[in-house]
Amino acid sequence: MLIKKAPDIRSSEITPESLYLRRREFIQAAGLTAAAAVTGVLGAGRTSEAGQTGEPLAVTKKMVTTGDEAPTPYDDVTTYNNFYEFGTDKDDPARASGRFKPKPWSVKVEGLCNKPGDYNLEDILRPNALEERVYRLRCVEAWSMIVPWVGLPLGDVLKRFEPNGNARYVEFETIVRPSEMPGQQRRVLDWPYREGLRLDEAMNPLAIMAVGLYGRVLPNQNGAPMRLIVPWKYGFKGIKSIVKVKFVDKEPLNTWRQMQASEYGFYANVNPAVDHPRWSQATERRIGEFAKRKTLMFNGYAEQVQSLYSGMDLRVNY
Ligand SMILES: Nc1nc2c(c(=O)[nH]1)N[C@H]1C(S)=C(S)[C@@H](COP(=O)(O)O)O[C@H]1N2
Ligand SMILES: [Mo]
Repeated sequence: MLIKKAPDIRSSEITPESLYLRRREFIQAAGLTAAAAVTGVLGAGRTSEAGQTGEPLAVTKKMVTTGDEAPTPYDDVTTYNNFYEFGTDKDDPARASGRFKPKPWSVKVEGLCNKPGDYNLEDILRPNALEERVYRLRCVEAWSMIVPWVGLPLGDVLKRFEPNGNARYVEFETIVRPSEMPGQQRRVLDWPYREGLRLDEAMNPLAIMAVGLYGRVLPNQNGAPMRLIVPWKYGFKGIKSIVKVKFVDKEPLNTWRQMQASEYGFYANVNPAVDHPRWSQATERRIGEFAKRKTLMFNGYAEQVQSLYSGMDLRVNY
């Protein structure tokens, strides 16, 4: 794990051009060459700069948790998506999300906390420094990617709302906007898409609220303007385009469990030993590769998270 620090930068105070320059300074400060910056930070392989329309973001820390595994090219990360609000095929979100407006954005905070209310995105981001986290994403459908996300530790975001002593879980909801999200014009899922975490899981330092990828603002198809990344869990826990955060005392009913509880649980921890009822979870296909890889317990993050589940039967709590 590599963590580099650079001076704090408040993204709301700087123009996009200077953000980009600061980012270059950061890359140099981190001891990377320009070539490494292009292949390792801005993308490997057939990355197309042309496809990157998002505003650049300044990151002040970088954490790589994937060893020397190459990041999945930007074009794949942004064209092979699950986001049923824009359709159920993998290429639907990239094709059908152009009309979605992630700005301005406000988030409703409710439930067992001292600071409920409506917050706009800028206020949620303001006092915190954005970090780049290179994580594996492992979908329940047995494919995986390596993605350089940009975001904030989820715990730092949630602590600002001061959850009280009765809060044991946190629930999240995606926006409902059928006029901009064509997939929501049909009842494929029971909208809004909902997800939840136990509060101690949400506070684990690996969980992030992501606002960007590959150094730029999140594209619509990846969950603009703000989505969860919980790298030790199957991808469906990474709820996109969040508009509601609610602190509760009972386990929330997440959308996929509501749809098919025998196949999708609340915990959804990546676990090669517990098969999905219709397929094995022992291996995965890395997008862009042919041979299959072995799936790792907790997606390779066991050391950091297994203590959250000590004493639990993970075949029952899948
Ligand atoms: N609102 C919402 N969030 C969602 C989904 C969705 O359909 N709607 N799909 C989930 C699934 S199944 C996966 S694998 C990840 C995919 O994230 P990505 O497209 O950025 O790779 O998003 C998750 N978040
Ligand atoms: Mo998924």
